[in-house]
Amino acid sequence: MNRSSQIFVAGAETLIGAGLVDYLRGEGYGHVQVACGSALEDAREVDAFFRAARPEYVFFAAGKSGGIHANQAYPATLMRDNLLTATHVIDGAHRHGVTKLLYLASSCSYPRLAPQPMRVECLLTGPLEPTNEAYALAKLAGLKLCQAYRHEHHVNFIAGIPANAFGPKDDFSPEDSHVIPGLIRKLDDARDQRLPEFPLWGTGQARREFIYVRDLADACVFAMQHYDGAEPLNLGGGRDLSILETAQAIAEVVGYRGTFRLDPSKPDGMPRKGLDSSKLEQLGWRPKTDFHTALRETYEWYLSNRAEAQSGHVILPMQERTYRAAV
Ligand code: GFB
Repeated sequence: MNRSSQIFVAGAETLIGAGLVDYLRGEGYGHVQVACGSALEDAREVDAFFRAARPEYVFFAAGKSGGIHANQAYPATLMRDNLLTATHVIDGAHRHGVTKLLYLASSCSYPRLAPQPMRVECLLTGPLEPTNEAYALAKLAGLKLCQAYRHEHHVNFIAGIPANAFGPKDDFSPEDSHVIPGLIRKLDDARDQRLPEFPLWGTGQARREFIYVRDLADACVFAMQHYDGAEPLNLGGGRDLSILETAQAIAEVVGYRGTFRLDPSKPDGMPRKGLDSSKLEQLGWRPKTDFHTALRETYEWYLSNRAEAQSGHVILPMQERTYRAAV
């Protein structure tokens, strides 16, 4: 893949898709095309897109996602959307002769109690975390679909499993978002309201490995250029933090000075979700942005785009939400 390659980012309205588009444009890739949202749920529309756009390289970042509450509340929506978009884009990429495709799965695809840090050999060796089982199964199906197309059709489709991503253009809704954007919004409000105590979901003891979306985009491009294996590639490399440590780091960035009151009536989800990213490291990639800097940049984006950020999955301006020719 080089700066003049025809590149397709499927799901440019998602956090990771938007991060990929920004990263690719910033690095001078001149032919980045996008398709978003429900258009990818329709096989004929996806087929028409491939026919018109003729992409050589596809980054699959499509499919609805959400935090622990959204996964519990909308399992059918999440599973359906992720199954349909993956099926149509992977099949379209094969039928239209795409040179290479990178499918992005999720670290919740690992068994709930996978030994830490999680190695790809552990996939499908135990029960999934119940709070995100439907979404995780859809992500596993997409990953296996890539492997099946490789096997049957001899195509260079690879899969990556990112750590929990966060960054600008995330969904900052209070209930449905992932933990970092959710806490940025709620702790920012709590500071304004001078709340002495903040209710933190769960025991605070669950641990998550986070990756800044710009680093993740960089890792995806690196994988596209340097990895051709059938095994999925873990895309992480940071250390994991407890949810309480995460909340404290966010409180520092937003300037909230109250105390945390843990709420164990809310679920913790997987107890730990650290990735073994040694393969990626051996290939020569490591994350570049420290956690505090990444949180600060995310918070600055939130402050500058508050109205947009608070309305949910905004990500791209409206005119960019449809198929678009090369930029
Ligand atoms: O990012 P998150 O919602 O999802 O993080 P998962 C959930 C953890 O953060 C739980 C705690 O331990 C929660 O109890 N937490 C504390 C909060 N306060 C909050 C808050 O205000 N909002 C949220 N959302 N959590 C997701 C999966 O799992 O990971 C998805 O559900 C996806 O399928 C994603 O794979 C990467 O890390 O638990």
